[in-house]
Amino acid sequence: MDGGAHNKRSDTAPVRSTCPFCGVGCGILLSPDGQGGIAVKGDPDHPANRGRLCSKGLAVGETIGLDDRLLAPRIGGEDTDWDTALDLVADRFRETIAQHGPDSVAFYVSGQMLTEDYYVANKLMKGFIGSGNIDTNSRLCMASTVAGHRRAFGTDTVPGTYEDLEEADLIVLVGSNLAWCHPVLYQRILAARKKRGTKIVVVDPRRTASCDSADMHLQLEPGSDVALFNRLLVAIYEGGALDKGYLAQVDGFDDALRAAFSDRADVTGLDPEQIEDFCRLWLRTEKVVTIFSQGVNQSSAGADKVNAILNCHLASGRIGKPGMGPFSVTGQPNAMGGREVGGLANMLACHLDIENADHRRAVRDFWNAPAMATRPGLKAVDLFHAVKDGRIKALWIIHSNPAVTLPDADTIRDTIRDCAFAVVSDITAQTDTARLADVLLPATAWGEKDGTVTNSDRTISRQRAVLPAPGMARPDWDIIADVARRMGWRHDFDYASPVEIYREYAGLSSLGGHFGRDFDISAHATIRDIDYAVLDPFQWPLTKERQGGRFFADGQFFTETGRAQMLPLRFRPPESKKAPRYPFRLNTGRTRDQWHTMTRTAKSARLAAHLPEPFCEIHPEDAAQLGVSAAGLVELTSPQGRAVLRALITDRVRPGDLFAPMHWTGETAPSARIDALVAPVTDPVSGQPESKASVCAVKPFDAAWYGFAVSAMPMHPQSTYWARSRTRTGWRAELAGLDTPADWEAYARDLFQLPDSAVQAVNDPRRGHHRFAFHADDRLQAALFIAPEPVLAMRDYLATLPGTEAPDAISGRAPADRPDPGPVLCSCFNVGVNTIMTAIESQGLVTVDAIGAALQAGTNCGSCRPEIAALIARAATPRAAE
Ligand SMILES: Nc1nc2c(c(=O)[nH]1)N[C@H]1C(S)=C(S)[C@@H](COP(=O)(O)OP(=O)(O)OC[C@H]3O[C@@H](n4cnc5c(=O)[nH]c(N)nc54)[C@H](O)[C@@H]3O)O[C@H]1N2
Ligand SMILES: Nc1nc2c(c(=O)[nH]1)N[C@H]1C(S)=C(S)[C@@H](COP(=O)(O)OP(=O)(O)OC[C@H]3O[C@@H](n4cnc5c(=O)[nH]c(N)nc54)[C@H](O)[C@@H]3O)O[C@H]1N2
Ligand code: SF4
Ligand SMILES: [Mo]
Repeated sequence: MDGGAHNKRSDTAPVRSTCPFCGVGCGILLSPDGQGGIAVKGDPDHPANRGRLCSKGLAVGETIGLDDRLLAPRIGGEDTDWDTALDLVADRFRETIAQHGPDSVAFYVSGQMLTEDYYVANKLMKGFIGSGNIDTNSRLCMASTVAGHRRAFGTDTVPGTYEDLEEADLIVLVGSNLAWCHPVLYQRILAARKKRGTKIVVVDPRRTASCDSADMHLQLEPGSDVALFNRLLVAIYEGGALDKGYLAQVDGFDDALRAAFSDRADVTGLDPEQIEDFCRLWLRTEKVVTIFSQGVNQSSAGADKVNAILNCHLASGRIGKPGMGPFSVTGQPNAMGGREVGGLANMLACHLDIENADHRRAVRDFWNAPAMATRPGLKAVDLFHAVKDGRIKALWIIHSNPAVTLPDADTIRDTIRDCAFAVVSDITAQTDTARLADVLLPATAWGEKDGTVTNSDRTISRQRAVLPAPGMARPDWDIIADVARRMGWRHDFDYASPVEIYREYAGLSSLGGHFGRDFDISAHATIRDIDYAVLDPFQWPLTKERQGGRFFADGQFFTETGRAQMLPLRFRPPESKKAPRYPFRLNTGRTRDQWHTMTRTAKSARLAAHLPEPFCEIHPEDAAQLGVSAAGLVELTSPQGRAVLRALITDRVRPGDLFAPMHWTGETAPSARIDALVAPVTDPVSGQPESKASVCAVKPFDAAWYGFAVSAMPMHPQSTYWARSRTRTGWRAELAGLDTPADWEAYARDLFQLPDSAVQAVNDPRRGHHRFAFHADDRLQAALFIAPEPVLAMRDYLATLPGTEAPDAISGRAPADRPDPGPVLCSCFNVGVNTIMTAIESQGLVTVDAIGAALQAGTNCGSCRPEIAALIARAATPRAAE
């Protein structure tokens, strides 16, 4: 047993596990301190990262605290025992199915579940309940890639390996902010570049941190990627870069080329010279890897964008060979595992097709399933639609926060609340989704559970438990299997541990091989408990004949003909059209140090320090025209909803475009739930929502007052706008309101819940300035600064004061001998922007390494190196202009 292996572990030997965040899938060494904490280090032996970790991986130990954990099942908000909760879930699902048929229930699951969790959920829904209604947040993430791969290759296969990123001479990042979202891969590319001079091209309507080290940035019109890659296909043809030999393995070339010729590159809005430069670079560089991510997938033309990229690699034969190929990087730690195990409503399991009667029969026989689903289920957006109109009456959400992350999120929130029976499995009750559940089930979190995950390059790694399950929490697979048993399938879900599930899954995967599919790990069908316990990372396929490696260097595709399929594609603009009422295009995405809805990363002060507040990037010309002032607030409205965010005036976005992060929620900044504005339009092929191209209007949000607060204890803001985040000493918050409180001191006492503490106050009612500092036992408890315009205060200095004597906190300023460090850039060593700028200016430092030598910044995980480079460039610009 795996647990046995942990018990035998000596106290000094770290446990090998996998980072819980992105799809790079870094190996991580965990040393529990025996008091609930863990020390983390990169695993030097893991093939994904060879010891590196990024800022999020390094801070994972700060995200596992138990303070807000859900520790017992709850029904209607009241704690209960497992039997009561699970009997209720099983009864309600069984009754609903009996009355309304299997399609009246649904599961909405997650690419962050372990493969073993996923396997049990999929088996229950597709084999035993007999419906296809299990879909996953991977629908919002990887669905267009899955569809594109299947159209071109016949299966959902990532052809390459991470080594290709180091062996390439040209890396094209399409709709991927790799520097922030897959930082360890980005660092691997930059390290290889030092040796071989790799060129980097970024294709993104926004100038991101990934552009800071790029040789070329194609800042194209949002949604126009198909037109760009069509132009590249024409250039490949005209420039003699076709691989005629390889094309013997490919169907559809003529039609694809004809369509490409008829497309217009000017819709990209790019300078034709720049497009030609890009094409020339591509043509003369054989070893090219095209990395793509959500700028490609999250589009109403997502699958077409994927195929437009694949067309170019197929036509030139640059695929499946060292340093060459299209490379979809996965987002979540087990996005790939979910695709393999059949987490999507339109897949079966092990890359088998739900539409194929032979595949269905084989899986049914393997599972001994009583009620195999005979057709695909509803895809995420349609699935929640069916919940809204009452076709689905019982819904189980596992490991996801759709009330925040699905498009049209306010409607989704109401839909879950109004659903006849909504079950949520989570690790905390404090999420926008968990708050709506009829039944809430406490899951064990990363660090407390065992299983496997698959990363972007098909490497399967173990996650291992190092901490005991808190309270009554149980692993997701165990909860799902228990419900299945209570629904009547006692023997089919009689698993005692993850290894039993893994063995069964590996056994099932031999069907993949049998039907000529790629996903096959059947060599593990009889893996012993002890071997699973010590399993090293390995790349699939894993059969008696073959282990890992690349696909398609010599063709051998998984289509009926064995040949790949190129597709004729034409540019289609985003589904939502700009109109006089909605003249802006809203792009959304990620920041460096937060993970999705922040339920874990917001606990780390180190991670929160990077960008502590939700923001909206807006071009200076638009800001000037609309009267948006620096550090002011803006109000965004779309046909779906409304949001208030801090304005960040920057030419990183093009005029007419806006960018806002996806991370903030009802828990952290209720007016910044950005998916409330996103239109629920999807790609017709993949069903993936267009999360990056909604339309909206923007105007200044004229608050009557603005506030900034720091506190040693949690705050309870009540105002139109607020955003709170953790600091090393407690909390900080930004506030703004439309109505001015009559009594500011009473407001402050409510905010901090300090009815009796001693207060220092400075009030200037005429100017609308108010300041309060609360002390107890000679320590600062909290301070609040109010002004009629965005508050000028040394925020990053003030955030260090709670819990210290801080007699002058009320001044809002740092003493002359303690300069304000500014917003933290290097979260490993806590180095702020001001500190780095001062070093650049006063010491004349001009390289990232020089900054590192002087301040340590950027010398550990390296995630902030692109931003340090940008600061150096910024400091150099005015001088160069002189
Ligand atoms: N720090 C951090 N890292 C993460 C995550 C996280 O939450 N935080 N989440 C993980 C997950 S699940 C995922 S899916 C990945 C996502 O990783 P990425 O896809 O790299 O991240 P995003 O910021 O969503 O979007 C990438 C870029 O797409 C661009 N884009 C928008 N529209 C278009 C377009 O029409 N064409 C092109 N070419 N580009 C466009 C955006 O401007 C943005 O810079 O990150 C993973 N890693
Ligand atoms: N506008 C916009 N929207 C987007 C995107 C975008 O770029 N723009 N990106 C989309 C993408 S790519 C993705 S992947 C999604 C992500 O969207 P979600 O999956 O909805 O976001 P998370 O915050 O990762 O939600 C995970 C939930 O699982 C809980 N959890 C953590 N560990 C466990 C566990 O072990 N067991 C259980 N049962 N629960 C656990 C967490 O507390 C949290 O509530 O967002 C999508 N939405
Ligand atoms: S790159 Fe960072 S977030 Fe992604 S797996 Fe590695 S350490 Fe974790
Ligand atoms: Mo994702």
